[in-house]
Amino acid sequence: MAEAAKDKPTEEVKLDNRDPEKVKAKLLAKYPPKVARKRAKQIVINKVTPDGQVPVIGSNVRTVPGLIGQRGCCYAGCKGVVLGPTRDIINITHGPIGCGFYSWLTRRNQTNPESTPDGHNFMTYCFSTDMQDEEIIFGGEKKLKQAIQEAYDNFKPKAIAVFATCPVGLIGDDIHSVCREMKEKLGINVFGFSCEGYKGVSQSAGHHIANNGIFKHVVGLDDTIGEGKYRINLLGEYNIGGDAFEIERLFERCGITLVSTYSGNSSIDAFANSHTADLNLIMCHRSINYVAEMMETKFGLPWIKVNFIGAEATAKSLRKIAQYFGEKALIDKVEAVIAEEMPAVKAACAEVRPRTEGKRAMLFVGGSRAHHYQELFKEMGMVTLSAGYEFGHRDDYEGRKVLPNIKVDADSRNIEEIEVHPDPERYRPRIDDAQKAKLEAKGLQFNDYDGMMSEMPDGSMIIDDLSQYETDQLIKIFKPDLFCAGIKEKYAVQKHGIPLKQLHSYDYGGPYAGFKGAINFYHEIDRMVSSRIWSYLRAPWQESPELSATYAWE
Ligand code: CFM
Repeated sequence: MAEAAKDKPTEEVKLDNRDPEKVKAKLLAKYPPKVARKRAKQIVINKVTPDGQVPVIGSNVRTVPGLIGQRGCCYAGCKGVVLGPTRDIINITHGPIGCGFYSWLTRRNQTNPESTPDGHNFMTYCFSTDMQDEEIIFGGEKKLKQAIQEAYDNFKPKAIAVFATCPVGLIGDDIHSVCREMKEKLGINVFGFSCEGYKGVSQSAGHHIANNGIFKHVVGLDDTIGEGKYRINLLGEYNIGGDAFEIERLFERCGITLVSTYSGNSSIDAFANSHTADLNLIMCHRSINYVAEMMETKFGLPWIKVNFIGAEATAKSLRKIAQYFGEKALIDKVEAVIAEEMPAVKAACAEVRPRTEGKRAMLFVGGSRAHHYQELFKEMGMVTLSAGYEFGHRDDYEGRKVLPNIKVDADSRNIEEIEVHPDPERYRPRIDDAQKAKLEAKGLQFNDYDGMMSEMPDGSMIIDDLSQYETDQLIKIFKPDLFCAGIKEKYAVQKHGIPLKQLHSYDYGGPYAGFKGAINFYHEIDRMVSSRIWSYLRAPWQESPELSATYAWE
């Protein structure tokens, strides 16, 4: 690595006057050679060519055992992320109680039960089959049937979903046949997800499995075309800290009808009807692009990428929707709403900017926020030194143009790719090729996402599946003004004297989406980067050096 660094022209190094290749070499220096070779592919110095090409980054590969990473499991991505926020499905975890207990309300996806007539909300409950040794040895299907029956008797839900955890896959319980049997018996929708924790390399596998399951078992069950002229779905928005509520407020103001959200503040009936909308908007590309692709193939509604994180990004996304429908009334309304909302945003931004300008942030989150939140930091005049996803794929980094070149490895092959064909009766292309070409010529991109890297400056460090060791090193080297990650990283980072903003749970704050969310975020970040509280703290061994020690091998 160090060799390559010497050949790099120095003008590329724009960030913080440090040579990123040297930083990279430092991050890798202590790893055994095999680990260093693997990690070297996942630590990339950004360089965007004039035609938008970026370097290849290693991603969606197994974490090296022994490295402390940030990732979750397949079950987390399926049950927790995609299905978890739907309030009126009873989600039963088939497995030992720990899996259910630790996934119980730990994500801040909010919901409004009053927006569906029956008011069902099962999100506050934790349903588990509580498998014991006996079921592991003799099989757990009987207990699963009992659990489904019990959940039905107590709550009379419209639907029950079953999620397989690791032991279920290992002993071979057939959850799908149990679901089919109980569906017939109870007369409600019962469906299962083979989302055993060990499937795939991260929660990303669980997203894919969840997308497949919703598409197979729910989408298309209700063909009623509801009211509204501009009917859309919002995909990949999970209402963390009330984000979806703020976006819903803006749609309502603009006269845009939201048919369904996958899956913040959602209900199963809305999924069943979502194929009747005329446009899919994708917020989080990583977790939900599969459903959008399948809906287009089967039903003919196209998708566009949007981002409601950042005031400018929000305005741009609303304009894209108006542009798609192309009617003057909507275009004017959207402009009027933006004009009304922006002054408060601008005022808040101007107020904080003298203190936030030039401050340096690092973002290591999930599979989309490490990109989206850079918008808000840009608005505040802050610099993103380094960013990366926990489990993003190459397309989330480099853009969908690389999709044909992504090698499918054994871990990805393990996840079912369902074959979808145009529905003989219900396939209805929402716009024809000529209209599409016209809109594309005006700059509206369909079915595309450019990824994170093309929007980041040359020389910034893009790091996939960041480890705890690398986190410590980055902080020591750069001493950023703010580190953005999650609860697992929070306290370790604060012990370095650096504030950490949780971009998963928002540290109990939010919303941060839309215009009101941007204002919230500006104030929150201003408070964090202007306070020096963490740098005043001393660890016990810093105050009393006799407590410190060195390892012999250092
Ligand atoms: Fe999508 Fe998410 Fe994210 Fe994600 Fe997540 Fe999340 Fe996330 Mo935590 S769906 S990829 S699996 S935007 S729970 S709401 S914050 S890691 S960046």
